[in-house]
Parts: sequence; C-alpha cells; structure tokens
Amino acid sequence: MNATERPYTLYGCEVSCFTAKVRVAMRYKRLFMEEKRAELPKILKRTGLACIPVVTTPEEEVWQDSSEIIDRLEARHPSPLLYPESPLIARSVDSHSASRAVLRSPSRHLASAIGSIPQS
Ligand SMILES: N[C@@H](CCC(=O)N[C@@H](CS)C(=O)NCC(=O)O)C(=O)O
Repeated sequence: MNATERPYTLYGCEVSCFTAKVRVAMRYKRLFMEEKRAELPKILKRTGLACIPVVTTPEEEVWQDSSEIIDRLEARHPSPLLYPESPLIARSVDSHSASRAVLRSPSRHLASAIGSIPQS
C-alpha cells in the first residue's frame, strides 16, 4: 500500500494490453490503486495525447506510456521487484510484456495479479 491515503489511478480500457501490462505491475506490487475507464476528453486534457494507459499518482502527477509508468513504479516501489536485475533482460521482458502472447501465458508469479476492471 502507499504511505498516503490517496490511490494511484489507472485510466485505461479492458481490451488494452498496454493497460493490462500496467494493471499487472500495480497488482503485483500490491499498490493502493483504482482503475477507471479512460474517457478521451479527460485524457486529452490531462496529457495532450489521445493515448492510454495513463496513471495519476497520489501526488497528482500524470504518467503516460506503459514502459515509462512501470519504470517509475519500479523506482518508487522496488519490492517486489518486477524486472530481473540485469538491464538487458529487463528490457527484453518489457518488450515481450506488451504482446498478447505473454498476457495469455503469464508466469506463475504474475498470474494472480491479472484481472479485469470494473464494468462501470
Ligand atoms: N507506447 C505506448 C503505447 C500505448 C498504445 O498504443 N495505446 C493505444 C493507443 S492510444 C492502443 O491502441 N493500445 C492497444 C492496446 O493497448 O492493446 C504504451 O506503452 O503505453
């Protein structure tokens, strides 16, 4: 959980594999978080780009791009470590994690972190 009472908010969509990638990372790290379906006008207003996923932090920072988001989460919440310690292998894992193939056959450790977002 975060030290603060405010959650991270993940804005995305249930069919987005990039959103799923961030969801898995946040759940694996057991962060205090909520997920909301992205609405284009709000995303554009926050980021200037019509692209998901977007994460807002408890401090109201706005983060975009799944790899960037995960790097920042890893830096803030290093335990449990998501990526292998070797930078080369870590980059390789990141590239593969964006593919649906990996999401269809998640590792045993990440499987329990995968789930769907609320329908409303
Ligand atoms: N580099 C971005 C790519 C995000 C991206 O392509 N998002 C949208 C377009 S806004 C998309 O079509 N995603 C497909 C998907 O998430 O499955 C990231 O990693 O977050």
